[in-house]
Amino acid sequence: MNKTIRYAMLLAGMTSLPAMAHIGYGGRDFGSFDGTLGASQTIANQSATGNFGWIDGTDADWGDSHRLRAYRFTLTEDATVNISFQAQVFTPAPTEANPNPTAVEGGLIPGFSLYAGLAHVAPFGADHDGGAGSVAIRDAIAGAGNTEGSFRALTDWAITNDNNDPASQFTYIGHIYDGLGVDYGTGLIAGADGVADQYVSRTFSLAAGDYSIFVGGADYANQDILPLLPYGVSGTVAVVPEPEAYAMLLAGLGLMGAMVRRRAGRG
Ligand SMILES: [Ca+2]
Ligand SMILES: [Ca+2]
Ligand SMILES: [Ca+2]
Repeated sequence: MNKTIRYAMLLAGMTSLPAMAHIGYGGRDFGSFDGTLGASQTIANQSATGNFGWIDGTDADWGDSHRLRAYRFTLTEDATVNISFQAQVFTPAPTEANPNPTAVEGGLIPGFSLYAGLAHVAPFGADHDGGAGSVAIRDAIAGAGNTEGSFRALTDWAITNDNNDPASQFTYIGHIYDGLGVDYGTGLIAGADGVADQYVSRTFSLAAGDYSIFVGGADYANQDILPLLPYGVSGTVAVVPEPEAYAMLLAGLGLMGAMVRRRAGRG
C-alpha cells in the first residue's frame, strides 16, 4: 500500500484511541529474581494495541514501539529463566474516562523479543519513537525517513526521550513467535514456535542484570485492519533448571531406570 495512504489511515485510527503511551513498565515489572529454582511471577490483564506490533519490527522499516508492551525483570545472580506469553480475554477496570469498558480482543498471536537493558524510567522522561533524538538514531543507521519506528524484533536497537538523554540501548538476546511462520515476501521469519495456539514460551540462560521484554502481535497482515483494537495478554517469568542440569537429571533417571530393569530381570 502507498505509504502516505497507510500513514493517513494510521492517523485516522489513532484519533479514536486513548492517548498513546510511550515506553513504560508501569504494572509490567516481573520484579527481581536470584537463582532460586521455581520462583515465578505472572502478570495478567495487559494489552497491546493491534495484533502486529512484534512482527512489524522484523521488516526493513522496523516497527512502532507503541504497538507493543514493554515488561522488565532483574536477575541478581546468573539464572536460567523461562518466559511465556499467551492471549487473554479480560475486561479492563473502569476509569473516569471510560466507566464502561468493553472486553479486549482475545485473538492475540503473540511474539516477544528479549533484550538486555532498560528504557528510561522516572525521573527521566519516557522514550518514544517520534522524538527528534529517536528519529536521529534511526536515520543514522537506516537513512533518513526509511523507518516507521524504533522497534527492532531481531537485533539491537536504541531509543530516547524528548530530553535527548543518553539513548536507552536494547541488546538483543532472542525471540519467539506463535504459529507456523510468517513470510511477507522476504522469506520465512525465523523463530516461529510451530504450534498456532496463541501461546509462546522460550528458555534463556542469562547473566545477572536488567532485562526488557517487548511483546506484541505476529499477524503481519493485521496492520491494515482499522480501528486498532486492544488485544489481551498474560505473561510469566519463571526460574528453571539450566538445560545442562536438566539433561543430566534426565540421563540420571534413565540410568536408574536401566538399573531397576536389570535388577528386575535378574530376579
Ligand atoms: Ca515495519
Ligand atoms: Ca508497518
Ligand atoms: Ca504456540
